[in-house]
Amino acid sequence: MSSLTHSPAWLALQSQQKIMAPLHLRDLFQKNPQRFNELSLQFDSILLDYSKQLIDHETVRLLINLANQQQLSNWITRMFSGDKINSTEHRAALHIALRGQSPVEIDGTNVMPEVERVLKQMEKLVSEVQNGQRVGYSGKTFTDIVNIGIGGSDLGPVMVTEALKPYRLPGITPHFISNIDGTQLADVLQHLDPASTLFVVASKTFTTLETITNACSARQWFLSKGGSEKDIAKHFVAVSTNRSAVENFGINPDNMFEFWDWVGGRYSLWSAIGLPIALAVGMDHFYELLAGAHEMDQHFATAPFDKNLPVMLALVGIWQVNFLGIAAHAILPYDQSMHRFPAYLQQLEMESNGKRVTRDGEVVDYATGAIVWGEPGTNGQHAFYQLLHQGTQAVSADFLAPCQSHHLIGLHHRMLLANFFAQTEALMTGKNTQEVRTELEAQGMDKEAIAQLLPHKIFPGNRFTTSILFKKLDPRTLGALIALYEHKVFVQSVIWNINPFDQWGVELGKQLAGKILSELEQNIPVVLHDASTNGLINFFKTNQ
Ligand code: G6Q
Repeated sequence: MSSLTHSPAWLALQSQQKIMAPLHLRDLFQKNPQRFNELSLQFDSILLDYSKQLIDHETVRLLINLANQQQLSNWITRMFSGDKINSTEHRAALHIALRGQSPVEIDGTNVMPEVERVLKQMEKLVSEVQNGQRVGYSGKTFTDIVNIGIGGSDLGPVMVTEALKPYRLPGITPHFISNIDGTQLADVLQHLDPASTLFVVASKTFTTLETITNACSARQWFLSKGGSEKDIAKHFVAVSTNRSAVENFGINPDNMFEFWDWVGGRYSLWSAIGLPIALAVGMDHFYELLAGAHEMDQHFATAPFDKNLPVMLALVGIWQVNFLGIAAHAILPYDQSMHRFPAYLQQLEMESNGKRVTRDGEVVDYATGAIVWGEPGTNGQHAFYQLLHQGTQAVSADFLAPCQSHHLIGLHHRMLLANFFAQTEALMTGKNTQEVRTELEAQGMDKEAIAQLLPHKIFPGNRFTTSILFKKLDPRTLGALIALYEHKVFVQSVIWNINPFDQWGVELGKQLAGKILSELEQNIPVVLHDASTNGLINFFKTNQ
């Protein structure tokens, strides 16, 4: 047994689980009308309601004991002061500096002047593109931005530019190419005019196979459609930490937007990786996004744990994963513009906390990161909610929604929110035998038919959800929401004693395919792998 699972705080929570597990949320709400007031929190215009979790004051107290036992305050201080808490890569994790935490030093150097320098460089490009000072090779203004990047160099910018569509500048359309599958490249490029297209090649390392291959193909397309070698400088900019690789690729260093090794890929949308966001919504809105995140950073660093949104969101997750045994977690935004938010959080949570050893390299004997997925409501209701209501696998869920919509069309927004409230209520209360019987009798059904249908119409309820409501999805609120989840993930990593800032599993993927690619290019059967892999490769070779 690890020291965590036989620690006093952990054992106390295991005992608490025995008390809570037989209870039903419906009864807890009946017994305590103050449950919502007592188990919900507000920060600015964001409301976090965790009263529909199988939790009570004692559970909260014990979870906070666990956070204290794991020295959460100390870890927060270490992160905010630029300590190299990403121990396997010997790096700080200072995304908070990108949104204005000042001054922050790494090895005695304040990073803020560099952060500000790159922000100014971004401001310059964004305003030059906007006011037509920077134009394409034939004098046309830029109408299309194509970001070429993958993983952390793609998901954040895609998610944010989609979520902030109502704030987009007129005349500029962002596009994203991430997949090595040429289908995406072909789809995006087929509608574009090279003379008015600006490419942003975004790669922290500038060695990622997908990005470099896509960037080379985009350059070929540009040259074959009328652009010349000397025009490349006007149409290609790079975002990276790797200056020499950018130069080798043929992009002028003046067109390079730098960031630093202390910015993790999946925490990088706040850096120059956010350039497509700034180009799409303007620098003022990009600054608003940073400001919202900074406000959440301040709240996270200073609020007592029981009033702290990221801490409580994280601890509720720990309770689910480690004590209630719920491994699956759905992210369900009731806002179509947040349709990439689940995919973004999937990377943030699963890449950060999908770890099997502690910071010291010991194999853990407790569950770590949950399996995260999701879809916007109400679409998901007509797809997988069946399993949430009546399936045998336990799933927890975060429901998110804005109170105000950017699109006031008839009753749409009220209908959307009515579904949000109805689903969370139904998941909690369920429908018992008596209620189903009364309902079927009222429909005039005979006894035999009722007996047959009844078990199928029972909903056990006691399915646990957290609701996050906010006033409006504006840049500031979005920044705060993203930072809320970033810090949630960090808090959970502290409880689990794992490093959330490395990603050796991703690195493995980067090496593996390279080896097999050379085998695919040879015209002979492959025999060096296991029988299945040989069989699959050889089937591909004969059928390609
Ligand atoms: C993120 C991961 C990973 C990374 C991509 C792209 O935290 O490290 O998703 O962002 O593999 O890497 P590059 O930006 O180096 O191309």
